[in-house]
Amino acid sequence: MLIETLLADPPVWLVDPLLGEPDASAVLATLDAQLPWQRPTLRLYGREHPIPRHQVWMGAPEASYRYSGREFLPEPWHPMVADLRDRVIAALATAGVDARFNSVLLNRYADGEERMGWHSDDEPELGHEPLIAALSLGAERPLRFRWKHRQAPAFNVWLPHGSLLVMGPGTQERLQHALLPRRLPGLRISLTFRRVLPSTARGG
Ligand SMILES: O=C(O)CCC(=O)C(=O)O
Ligand SMILES: [Mn+2]
Repeated sequence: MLIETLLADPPVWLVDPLLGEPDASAVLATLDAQLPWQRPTLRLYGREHPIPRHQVWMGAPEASYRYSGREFLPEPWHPMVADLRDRVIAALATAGVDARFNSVLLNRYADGEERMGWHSDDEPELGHEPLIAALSLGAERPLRFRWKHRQAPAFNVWLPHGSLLVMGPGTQERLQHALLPRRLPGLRISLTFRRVLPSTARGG
């Protein structure tokens, strides 16, 4: 396991590999086959659009969140995903980082045309300066970063099969990221581990 520092401030690291072969490929195939993948629609300018990927939101019941006056409960932990969560937490502990992930957003991109647009993971239920760790499985694709105030040029981080991208405190405040479409074949699944503050800690 090698930890490469991609940015010092805010801290962005790539742990490669976190999962070696044949582990990573077995996990990819199992998650692809066993998870209840969904393609929710988003309302944009009065029209419904299916998101350009599939996803599953998974975690502890305390990690629920409210959106448009409704409460959304995560899927319960799949045993393999719970094991991956523990491996990610253990890897971060060896680097002196205390991570307490209680939820994960799993994204499934069937090929390079499927994508995720520009955003920061800065929802209020993630609290101040969240730590987010993203495990990548399958086709290697670049995650593109850009600075919100354009202090420096945008850059790509290629995410190898079995690698873990760690976005430390301040990353979501200062940068956005996107998985842009590319003419690349191949299934990719990412798991972005997060800590959702229990609603009692959010005053909700
Ligand atoms: O698929 C990826 O690597 C990015 C996913 C992401 O940004 C997210 O889940 O918030
Ligand atoms: Mn994100």
